[in-house]
Amino acid sequence: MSHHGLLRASITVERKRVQVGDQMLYALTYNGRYMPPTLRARPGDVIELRMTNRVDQDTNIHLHGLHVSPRPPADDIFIAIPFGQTRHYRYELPRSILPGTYWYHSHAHFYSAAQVAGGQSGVLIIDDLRQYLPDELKDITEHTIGLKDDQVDGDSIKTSPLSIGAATNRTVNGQQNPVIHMRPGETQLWRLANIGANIYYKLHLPGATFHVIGQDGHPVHRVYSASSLVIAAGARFDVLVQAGQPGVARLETLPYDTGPAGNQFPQADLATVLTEGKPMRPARIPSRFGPEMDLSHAEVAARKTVTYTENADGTEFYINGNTYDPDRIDFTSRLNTVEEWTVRNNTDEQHSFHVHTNQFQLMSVNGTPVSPSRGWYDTVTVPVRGSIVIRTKFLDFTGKTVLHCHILNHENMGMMAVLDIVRDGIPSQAPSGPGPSGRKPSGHSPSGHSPSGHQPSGQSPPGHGMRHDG
Ligand SMILES: [Cu+2]
Repeated sequence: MSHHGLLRASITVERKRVQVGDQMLYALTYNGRYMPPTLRARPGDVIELRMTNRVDQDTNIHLHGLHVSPRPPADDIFIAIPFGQTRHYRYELPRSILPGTYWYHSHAHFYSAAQVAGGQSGVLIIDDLRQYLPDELKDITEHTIGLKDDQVDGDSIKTSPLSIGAATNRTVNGQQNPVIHMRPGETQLWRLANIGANIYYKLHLPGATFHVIGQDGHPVHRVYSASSLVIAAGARFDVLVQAGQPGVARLETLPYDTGPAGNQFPQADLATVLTEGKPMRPARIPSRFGPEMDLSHAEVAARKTVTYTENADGTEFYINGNTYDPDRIDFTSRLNTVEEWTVRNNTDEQHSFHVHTNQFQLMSVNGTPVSPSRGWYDTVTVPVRGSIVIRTKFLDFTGKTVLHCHILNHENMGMMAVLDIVRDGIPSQAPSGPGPSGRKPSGHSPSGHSPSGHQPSGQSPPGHGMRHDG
């Protein structure tokens, strides 16, 4: 929780034997926990984060979805924190940042899938989403539902080689089938966050409806209802849930198929919803919610195409024919302009599209328009042999950042590209002026330096040479 506009947090990365669901397993923990504390801040705050790495593998941290600078000492994912070292991150959150559910996780080059699967992720909440709720709902009970999944390898969570299609144990906030209490008629705010490495969820609560008020940290303009919600790895939904009659229901994930070259995830029970006690008068679910934002009529400064492909045995994944190279700039965009990007999936499995630094408006999926009132995301699924069109405005921050598929195995096997956001055509490689976040950290890794040089020769990254679909 932030105080007087400052959130100070210290995160130590450590391999520890901890409770993971019903088991005691060695995990890659943040502060000794498989499910680390939820961080909470407010628009305009400063977050000072100190990360110490006690695991013998490079790591770093990314605040997923947050509109902050991609330059050091903020959200620079090109740096590596080697074993035994500490790095001081400092993020200045714009006042314009939107309230909602975000998350933080390792973005280490080659290792993010292994590290997130091992436990290196947690939830970050930007308050105050409740400002948009009607008075009778302002004090509703809230639950964070952090979805993680683990595979087991002896006495440890398996981190490599990771097979996306292997059976996983699903947990909620690191617990096996926890109980969520509701009163009959009660309305609660649930923050659904898929903070795992690779797999999809299709959430369903029999007898109830999810009233979506936020997506990926972006309050929707108009509330909509869904009986199930597909949540790609990395995606979040803030929903209102209204309890019915007394009884027991199971929050579950339904079977989900990502395509002929993809995976078939089975049904699994996630939590038990126990409705009991003194009934409450059901509140009216609001229809209008967050601010209206729409780039449909904006002047488009440039159009770009991002094409996803993969090789036949699923060991290499490409964006526009290339695997990731942190030292190559794939896309350049200008600050304060709006661009329209088409993301094509020329493969037989679903991928997702995620870009750092700025959220985007989903304009259409396979040519079908998406309403601007629910069009804002940071992580979206691109259908098999299909395409999506997005628009984004590059606000506030210049610098090198990335876009990628958020199925982290795919990202680690190449499906990531570098975007350079520039001012007046000056590439970010050039020394930066004293921008809002252009302050240099003292005594830490230089900016823009890729950790790829740390890749020991002869050692292939986790997952490399493995079929992704297992
Ligand atoms: Cu992918």
